[in-house]
Amino acid sequence: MTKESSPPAPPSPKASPVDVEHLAHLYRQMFLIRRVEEESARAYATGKIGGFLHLYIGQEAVGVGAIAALRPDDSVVTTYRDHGIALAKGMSARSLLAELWGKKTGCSQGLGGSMHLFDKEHNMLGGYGIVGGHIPLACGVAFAAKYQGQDRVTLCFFGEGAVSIGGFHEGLSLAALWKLPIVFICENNEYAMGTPLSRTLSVEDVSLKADAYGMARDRFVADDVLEVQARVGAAVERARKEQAPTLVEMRTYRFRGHSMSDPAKYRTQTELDEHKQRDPMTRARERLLTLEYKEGRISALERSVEEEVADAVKFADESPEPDTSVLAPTTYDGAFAY
Ligand SMILES: Cc1ncc(C[n+]2csc(CCOP(=O)(O)OP(=O)(O)O)c2C)c(N)n1
Repeated sequence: MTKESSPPAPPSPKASPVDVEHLAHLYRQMFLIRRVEEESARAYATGKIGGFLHLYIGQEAVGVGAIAALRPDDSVVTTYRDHGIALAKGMSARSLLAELWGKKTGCSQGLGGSMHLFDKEHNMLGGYGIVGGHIPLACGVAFAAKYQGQDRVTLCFFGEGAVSIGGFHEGLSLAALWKLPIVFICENNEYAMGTPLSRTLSVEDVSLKADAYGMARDRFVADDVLEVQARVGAAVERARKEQAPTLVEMRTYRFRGHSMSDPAKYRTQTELDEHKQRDPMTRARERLLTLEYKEGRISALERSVEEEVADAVKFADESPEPDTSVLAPTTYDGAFAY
């Protein structure tokens, strides 16, 4: 193993004192994502949402912890499993749900839908439907920041199903060669649709792929949101200060099927239950209690999320459909200006 490709020195977040208010903030974000996803599933079942819907339930600690390591002007690029990432990056629940409902008030005026969330204001530069196809795009975002002399970092999320795709290797190769300020985050949830890891990868340690490109790497189980923040934070610092990319593999698990049409019969109930018992969101809640953050304060925080989600559902329900003016943009300034 070369010096450059050694895993970064593991930070020791558990040893440092915990900022309880910050942990409460991260817990609130995870709980918001969970509740938004549950409402989305309900809306899908009643026909308010059409097309595909891929839920993030179970993986919240990855997106929330990783994005907590960013500055607001840093960018994220991700897959179709993008709701949690968008919320963590600052998109409002109103804007998200209205988009899923196909309404004019959605982040893309109801035209993108679940897989194509986009929010320029918060530098959430897209969910993308082509597996691995967005990785070169994320490299382009990182290249632009470097070219413009800005110290902005890009986070690129993808599943383990993407690492055998050409775009993954092309992206990592150029990112290392051109020293791009980017962190590649593999959300290894053990299944690509219904295909288990053991049938998609000859070497199950995804992070090892970084060695081929002389890139730093890290690998861990993403069950502690603060640890995610600390370890991704180390990679973000490397990207910002040294213009050096990192591949971070996080082991995680999705509690629902691949999409709403997947009953997930390829895994056992026992396996699912075991993972649910280690639910990172519940662990964050329990940690708060051990840190003397009282049950009453957690309940109040959860109530505020319930109100936020109920308001977003009402907003999406009552919002208008897109009108035909979006079909014929009249101005063009480098981006479609509907
Ligand atoms: C290039 C390409 N091939 C196939 C598909 C169909 N497809 C959609 S999701 C998916 C599985 C991807 O799994 P993974 O990358 O592990 O991400 P996860 O869904 O687990 O988050 C596949 C094969 C696609 N969208 N794009």
